Amino acid sequence: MTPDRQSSSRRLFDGAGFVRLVGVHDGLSALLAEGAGFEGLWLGGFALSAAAGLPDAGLLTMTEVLAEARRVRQASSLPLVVDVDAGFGDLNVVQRMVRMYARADIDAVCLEDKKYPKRNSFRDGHVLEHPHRFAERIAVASAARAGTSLQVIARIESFIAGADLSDAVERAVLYRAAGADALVIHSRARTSHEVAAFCAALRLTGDTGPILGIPTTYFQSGQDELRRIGLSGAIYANQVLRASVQAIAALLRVLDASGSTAPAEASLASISDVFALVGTDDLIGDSPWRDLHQIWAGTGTAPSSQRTAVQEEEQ
Ligand code: SPV
Ligand code: MG
Repeated sequence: MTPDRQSSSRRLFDGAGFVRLVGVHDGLSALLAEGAGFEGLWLGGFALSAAAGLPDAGLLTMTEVLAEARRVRQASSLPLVVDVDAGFGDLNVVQRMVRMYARADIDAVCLEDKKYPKRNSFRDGHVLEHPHRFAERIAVASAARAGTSLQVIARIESFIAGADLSDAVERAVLYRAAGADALVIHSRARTSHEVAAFCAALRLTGDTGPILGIPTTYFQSGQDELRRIGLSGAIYANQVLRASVQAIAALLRVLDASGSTAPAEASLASISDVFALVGTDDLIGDSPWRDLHQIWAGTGTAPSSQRTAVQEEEQ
C-alpha cells in the first residue's frame, strides 16, 4: 500500500467530511467512480452477484468475492469497502477472511447481522443473528485485523428485519464495544426518518463514531439532509449497476428494432474515451508492430523468423 492510499483509507471515517461510497462491480466502474471524484468504493454483494448473473443470496464464496475485490483494488486507489455479508461462515472463517482481505490491501469489510441463508435486504423473510453472537463475530474480526489498516464495519439490519429502534440501538452499542470502527444502519423506508431516529438515539448513549446509511429507497434525501440527521457518509450501493442495466437494455432494444446501432451512437461512450479510461494511451510500446516495421525499414528487411504470413507470400 502506498503512503497516500494508507492515509486516505484512514481518513475515510475520521469524521472530517461526509463520505460518499459508490457501489461498483468491476474495475471499470471503479475507475469511473474515481474519475468522478467520489471518496470511496463499495463492492456490494448485490451488484457483484448481478454482474455474475446471480441473485444476491450468499452464492459467491469468500474467495470469489476476494478475487473481485483484488481486481477493483488494482484498478483504483480509492478506499475500498467490501460487503462480506455475514462473514461467509463461522468465527474461524471470519478470522481467516479478515486476514486474507487485509493482506489484499482492502480498506474495510462490512459484516451484517443477518442469519444465513441471507437474502438481499430488499427481499423479505430475514432473521437477525442474536446481538451477542454477532458482537462476537465483530470482536473476532476486530482482533484478526490488529496490526493492519483494515477497518471493520458492523451493519445493523434491525429495521430491515422488522425489529424496532431499541433493538437497533442495543446492537449498535454492543457492536461498537466489540471493536466496530464504523456502523451501517440499513432501512428501506421511503424517507430517512428511521435512520434519523437511530442516529439521534445512538448519540444519546454517548456514541460519537461514524454511522453510514444506504439511501436507496430514501433517495430523495440529499447529502445535506443525511449529514444533518447524523450520518457520516452514504453508500450508493446499486445505482451504478442499475444505470448499466438500463443503458445496455436501451442499446439492445435500438439495435434489435432498427437493425443498426446508428440511432444509439450519440449515447455511447466513444472508443477513445474507453481507451483513455483504462490507460491504453499509457501502454509501454503502444503499436509494437508499427515500431518493428520502422526498424525493418531502417535495415531494409525483416528477419525471416519475424515475417508475417502475408509478407512471406509477398516474397
Ligand atoms: C449490497 O449492495 O449488496 C448491499 C446493500 O448489501 S443492499 O442491496 O441495499 O442490501
Ligand atoms: Mg449486500
